[in-house]
Amino acid sequence: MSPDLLHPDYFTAGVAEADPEIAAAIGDELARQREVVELIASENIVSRAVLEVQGSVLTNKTVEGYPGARYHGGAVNVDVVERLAIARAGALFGCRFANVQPHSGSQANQAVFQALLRPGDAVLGMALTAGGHLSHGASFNISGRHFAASHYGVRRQDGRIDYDALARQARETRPKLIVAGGSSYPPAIDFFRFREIADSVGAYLLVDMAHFAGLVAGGAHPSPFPHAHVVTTTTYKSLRGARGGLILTDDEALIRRLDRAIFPGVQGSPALHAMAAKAVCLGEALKPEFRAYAAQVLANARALAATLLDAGTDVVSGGTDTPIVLIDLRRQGLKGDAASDALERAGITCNKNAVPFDTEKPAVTSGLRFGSSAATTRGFGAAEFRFVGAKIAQVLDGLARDPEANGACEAAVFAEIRELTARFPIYQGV
Ligand code: DSN
Repeated sequence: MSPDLLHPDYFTAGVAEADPEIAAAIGDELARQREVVELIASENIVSRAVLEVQGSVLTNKTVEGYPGARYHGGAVNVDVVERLAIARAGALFGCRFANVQPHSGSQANQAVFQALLRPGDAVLGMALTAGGHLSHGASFNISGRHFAASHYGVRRQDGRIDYDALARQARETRPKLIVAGGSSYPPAIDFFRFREIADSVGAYLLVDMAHFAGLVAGGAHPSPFPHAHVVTTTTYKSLRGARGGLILTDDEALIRRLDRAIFPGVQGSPALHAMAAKAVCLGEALKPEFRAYAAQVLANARALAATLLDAGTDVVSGGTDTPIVLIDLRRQGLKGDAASDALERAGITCNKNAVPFDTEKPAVTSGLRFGSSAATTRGFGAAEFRFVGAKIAQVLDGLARDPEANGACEAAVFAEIRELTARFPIYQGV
């Protein structure tokens, strides 16, 4: 082999040797993940097996199409992977069909829109400010640019969906597709009622369960089946796995349309290393321990919500039935961006988030969103979540009193957080 084509250690050198700058950033990120309390609701801490599979030689493989019907050769092993992922997704969620190729939840949703609708068709999804997601018809997203999207909100008094108002809105807007689910709606969704409303106007019902899929898998949350025509999810939040998405359905005619919508509709080759890692995480979620994990994620989110409520925080919808806890900072006179930055300085990572009827810009917001999935994975129970809730309240109270003088409080809390996380190590020996 010509020395000009490859550097001599191409097949043998690890990243520390081959690219010290990137290796240093990864090392710093591991250190950060070890020492902070991760409360970003769309994150989790994957198993060593999932990490290993995502760094496997499957990253080299390109295929298009589906198992047994590929456009590229050499697919025998990835056909095994994809068939296993499909079978595990069906077994886990109790549905007949799955597409495991979506690169993300947004692309899964995009494919559902492409499969079930024609450009310009009416859709009805939850408003972003009420807890919906960009890919449910937001005006600046492809789902809102190519389709006639209307949005439902939540009641001002309790932050919950008003199903009677939703039914009226569906009668007025005559959607072809109604989307339930979102990215910051803590209460359980009444899937039965959504399907009744969809049926009353002849619409398909899509449930995007990205944030609570792990709870559904572990029996800690009602399943959207048999009510939804189609269910989408990501695999990296409460499901605790690889980055990517899934599309699920019980309808054979629909899965044929959904498969064509993913490929060749919105994607080319799937990311096979991620697909295999999805299969691994689905296999993990089929194990009995995952039921205990899911129950603990919910118990921990509720412990966090109760602690914040006791501390006088405005918890949107009064609690949670999912891993998500959303707080409204307006009563304290705080903004989401400043509050999120203060908590990060105190070793608690979360995200600023719009709350219902928010008038702040998306880059500012009046709220914070917390999720219990990642810290539960590292072993936190309700006691640790109560402790973290008290620390959040302490930092936010200090920030509201005097932002300039809050540095000492943030530093003191970070010291306590370091002590806490040191008791719950992750990735020992990595
Ligand atoms: N949908 C985004 C979120 O909820 O944070 C990313 O998954």
